[in-house]
Amino acid sequence: MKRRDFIRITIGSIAAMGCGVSLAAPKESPKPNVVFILADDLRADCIGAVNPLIKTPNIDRLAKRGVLFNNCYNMGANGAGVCQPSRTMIMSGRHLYHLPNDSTAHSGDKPSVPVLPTVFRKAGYDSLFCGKTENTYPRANNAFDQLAIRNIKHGEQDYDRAVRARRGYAKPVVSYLADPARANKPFFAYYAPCTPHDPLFSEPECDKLYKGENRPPLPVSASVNHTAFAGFELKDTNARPYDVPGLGRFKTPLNLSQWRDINAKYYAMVSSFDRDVGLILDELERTGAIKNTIIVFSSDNGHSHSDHGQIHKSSLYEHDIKLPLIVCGPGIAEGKRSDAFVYISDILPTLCEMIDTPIPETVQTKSFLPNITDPGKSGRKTLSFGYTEEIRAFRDEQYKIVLYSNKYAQLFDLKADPNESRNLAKDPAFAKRLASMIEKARAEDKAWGDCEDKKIANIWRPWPMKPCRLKKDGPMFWEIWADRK
Ligand SMILES: [Ca+2]
Repeated sequence: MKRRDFIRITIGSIAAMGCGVSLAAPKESPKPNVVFILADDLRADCIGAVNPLIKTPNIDRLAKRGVLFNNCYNMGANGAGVCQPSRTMIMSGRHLYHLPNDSTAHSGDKPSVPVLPTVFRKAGYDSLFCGKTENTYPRANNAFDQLAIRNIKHGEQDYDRAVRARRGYAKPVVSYLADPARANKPFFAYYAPCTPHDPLFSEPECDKLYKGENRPPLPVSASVNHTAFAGFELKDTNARPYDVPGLGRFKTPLNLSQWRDINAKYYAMVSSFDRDVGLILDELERTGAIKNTIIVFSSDNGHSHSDHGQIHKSSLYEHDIKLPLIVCGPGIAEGKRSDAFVYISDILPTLCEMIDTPIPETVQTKSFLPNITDPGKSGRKTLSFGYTEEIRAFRDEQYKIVLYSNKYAQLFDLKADPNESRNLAKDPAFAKRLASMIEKARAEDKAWGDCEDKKIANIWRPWPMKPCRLKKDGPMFWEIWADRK
């Protein structure tokens, strides 16, 4: 289905709604409303539609209404904080290596590139920002018509106050959806609370869901710390303690019992967040606006709870970079899944096509509307990722490599080993595969401008591009990569 066909179906769906349309979704509006729900640190496998051990009935409602993407990713991060670059990519559609130069500026000036709120305003929309402003693209936030700031203080220990704040998180969105004052315009509501980000102030009713036999198991790749799993120290994993009120403030290494307790609290936190998602869906249904509203659900990055011995999200393993993504709305098939490779920064050009407005020239990512209209259609063949100047990763439909600046290499078969628990890099049977993947990864990163940065070029230059011995009578190169500690 082409973009024009999608728009025709969407408009047809709106016209078919008849007199039941609420003030919040005016019948005469030619464009659909958009609600974009962006979680904070929600990993791809922690929604009920993917993992039956976690209880998220409202996010599951979204999955039943639309297309769930199995392979949506964040490109990575250019510094220790992942939220800021990820949210800048989401807002601008720029590549990780080409973020806007004002992405961390805190003045009230206009953003230097078109961003989600300015694109929607130009298309005739009214907009609401409701969420965290810490570690984001401040000038993009300030470009929304209405701004409801909902930050949670790190290190907060007042449980009652924090839980009350969490419960109130979605209220500005609910009020906005019920507001008839902007009835002559379609709306763009962006709900991006800092949850399930720590501190993990989950509600007691949600804690009960994960007690006893419902306590979630540890992941397949659980380890005491990362250096026990692989030969590289993830420096930023302990930059800030992971805050779990009632349990403590944690840094690795942790024993596996502690990891299970933390994991149960994270699950409870996701279920608490799911309740707020339910408040928004209920209001859209109450007003009838849901018939004319595209809903996008995702997260800025994933998270680790003992996976590869890590806490926080400072790696390029799947649990840190893979994200949930659901798109539903008028004209979109219900209950479908897509395996297409998507970057979260593709959302901006995709929404441009869905509301029939031009994609800004500064956008470097691409629309996945073809995969929404036809979930069986394939997309990109490869994806590449970066984390500071320390780590690079690259995947195709089966294999993934992760390369570290200390010349440690990992090769995973994601089809046979989706948890990345078996490193094939030192297996001579995979030597050609490893060399081929490195060559492709380097070419793709170079195309994105990565190797133009001399600091980052160092991660690439020393890698031999075919099996060889680095010293006469020495081991083959893959043995050195895989065994170095
Ligand atoms: Ca985050």
